[in-house]
Formats: sequence, C-alpha cells, structure tokens
Amino acid sequence: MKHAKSEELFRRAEEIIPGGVNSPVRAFRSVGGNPPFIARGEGSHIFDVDGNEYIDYVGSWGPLLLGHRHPAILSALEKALSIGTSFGAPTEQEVEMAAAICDAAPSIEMVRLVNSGTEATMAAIRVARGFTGRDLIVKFEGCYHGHVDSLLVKAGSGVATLGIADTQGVPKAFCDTTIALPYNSAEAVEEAFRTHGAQIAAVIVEPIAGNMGCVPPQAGYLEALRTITAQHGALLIFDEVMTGFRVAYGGAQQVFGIQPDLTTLGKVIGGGLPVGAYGGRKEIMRKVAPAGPVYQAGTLSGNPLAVAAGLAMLRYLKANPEVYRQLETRAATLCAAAPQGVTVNRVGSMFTFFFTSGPVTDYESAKRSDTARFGRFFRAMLERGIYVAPSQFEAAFVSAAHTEEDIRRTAAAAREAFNA
Ligand code: KE4
Repeated sequence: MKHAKSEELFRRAEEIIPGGVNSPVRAFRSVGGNPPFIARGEGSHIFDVDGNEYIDYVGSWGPLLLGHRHPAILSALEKALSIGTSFGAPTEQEVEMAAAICDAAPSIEMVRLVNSGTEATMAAIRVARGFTGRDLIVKFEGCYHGHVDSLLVKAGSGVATLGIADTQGVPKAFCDTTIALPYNSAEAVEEAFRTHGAQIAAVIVEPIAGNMGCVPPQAGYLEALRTITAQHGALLIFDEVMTGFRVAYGGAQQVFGIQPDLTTLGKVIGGGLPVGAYGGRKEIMRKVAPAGPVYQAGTLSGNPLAVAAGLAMLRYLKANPEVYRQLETRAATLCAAAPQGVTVNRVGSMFTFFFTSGPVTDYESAKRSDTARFGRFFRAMLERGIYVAPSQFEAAFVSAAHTEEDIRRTAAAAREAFNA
C-alpha cells in the first residue's frame, strides 16, 4: 500500500497539532507507523487519501453502529440543515431525544444532553457528590471515563495505550478524591467501603470494560456493586458511553438486569456527531441546575444537527431490533478466527484479541499481553486492508454494515496476521 499523501499530511499535522492528531490513540504510537488520513467512509469501509480501502472495525471508536453514511442518519441531517445549525434555545427534538433515552433504559427517568462522554461522566460524578454530600469516587484500574481530571487515575484507553502512569497537570488533591480498585474484584470494593464508606459519593464503572480492551464483568460482580453501594448510601454510576445502545438497545444494564442510579451515554447516541448524556432517578437529576444546586451547562448541548443524527439512530435501532442479532452473529464468526494463544473477549459486537494466553479479567491480566506482537498483527492487518483499533487496550467494533464477505475476508487476513 502507498501512503505518500498521508505521510505528507502527518508531517504537516505534527507541526501544528500535538502529536499530529486531535485525540492521542489516533497517532498509532503503540502499534508503530503513522496513521492513514481518511478521505471518506461508506458502510463498513473507509478510504484514505492515497486511495487505499479498509474494512473498518473502529467505527469512530463506537458511534457508527450502523456503519458510515447510513441513509437514515444522512436524511435526518439534511432535514435538520434546512432549519438551521444551532439556536442555544430549547427545541422539540431535544424533548423527543430525552424521551427516547428514558424509553430505552428504565433506570433513566430524567436526562441531560451534553457534547461528549467526558462531559457526561464529569457531570455525573458532580451530581453524585451534590446528591450525597460526599467527596470520594471509586473507579477501576483500566477503565476510562474520558479526560476528567480526577478520573485520569490508572485510566485505560489512550492513557493505557501510551503507558502514561497518570497524566501530568492534575493536582494531587484531585487524585486523592479517587479510589482506584482492580476490576472484577468485589472484595476490593467491600474493603474500600469498610474503610471509607461514609465518604464515598459513588462508584463509576464500565459495566462491560472496553478501555483496557474488552473485559466483561464476571458473574455476580455488577450485582455486588449494586448491593454494596446501596448498603452504604453511595450511588452506582454505569458509564455506558461505549456499551449504551451497542450491546443491547437498553445497554449493559438491560443485558445484566442491573439498575444503576446514574448512567452516562455517548458515541452511538450521537450517530457520529458530538452527543453525550447523563441521566437517572428524578430525585437525583432534579439536583441539576436550573432545577437544583449542581451546576452544569453547555453552549451546544442538544445541538439540532447532533440530536437529529442521534435521534435517527435511536429510532432506527428501536424499529429494527434484528440489528442486534446480526451484530452478534457477525462478531461471533469473526472472533472464531482467533488461534490458540490469543485470548478473545467479546460481548455482542465489541471485542478484543489479547496477545496473551489469558484469561483477561482485569487490567493486570490485560497488561500481560505482548503489545509488540499486537503491533505486528495490527500492521499486517492494515496492509491487508483491515483497520482494527490501533491499540491492544481498546475494543474493536462490528457494525450492522459489515457483510458476511467482510467477515470472511477479515478472518482470512487475521489467520495470516496473527503470526506476523
Ligand atoms: P469522549 O469524551 O471521548 O466522547 O468519551 C469519553 C469516554 C467515556 N467513557 C467511556 C466508557 C469511553 O469509552 C469514552 C471514550 N472512549 C475512547 C475509546 N476507547 C474514545 C477514543 C479517543 O479517546 O479518541
């Protein structure tokens, strides 16, 4: 494959954008080589500026559950464009969007739209602190909840990818309000609450971790979090930015039958445009300004174009539930291609090939993966026209646009690339 134009663009980009990218994981730092610059997407494929074509398993890191340029999303956007781009005032479709989110998840009785997953988690922990009057937050090693100052402690995703112990620029005092525990250990949570229970405002968790690579909750784990937080008067926050509307229409909380107190959403609910959301029980959400004393705001929150795309996505998924069965089937077929010695974790259409004999149940076991071998696998797949997540510590995604032929081609490429 030729990459001359991408290489030239990357050289220019590195001069005027940190690392040449607008989000660290896009820079390919942990897998080697420089990223192709994307010219366009169509369905399950993307095309770079040098004319190379790839089957895309990143899907904008999760939002594109229906693939690139789905007609339902495009027509909603064209219609929205005909009335304007932004008003900074309430619109009818924001009410429809709130109703669609509340309809999908019974635990969400009231919801606020924001512009990213980071804003959603930042607001959710602030509301939890305001509601409980407590300061401490429990998170889990390897989980990533966006670049919220106090949550960038032992975080996953780009932080794990770059091997940054913890980011600079966050005052120790902020980190001291966060208790980071191993994922999938109920005992660690029980111990933390025995010691700090009266000061813990909330536990925030990826109900299916995606940011250390895909790591499902072990049997009973989420139930234990629900029981322990309720016992101690702390809130349980499900960060479903990645899992929301992906693993089921009702998200991971539907799959596992757990009702959190607050849920954060993003990615899929924007249909590829910037939308985040946080919501939960009315008695909690009524704390949010202007209804209550917890302040949170946003110039473009509920933006008409973003909400149009998101609402079209949610309405399409509600009307076509068979999408989830297709996602399951396609992803299961693809993951069956993994050889001995590679641990595959998958829930629905989110998956990770860990280059370790496994099992991978938490951040420590994920970090035992051979990241150099993952890098060789990634580059071999890219050369074969397959674009998986450029990090061992990320999830990859199958979309409803991926065809049986896509899966067959990808499995064939993987069988060669696993031994690169
Ligand atoms: P954003 O602020 O990037 O919209 O959302 C932050 C976030 C919050 N919670 C979860 C569970 C998330 O997965 C994310 C963002 N995910 C990463 C990929 N694993 C975004 C990709 C990137 O940082 O470029």
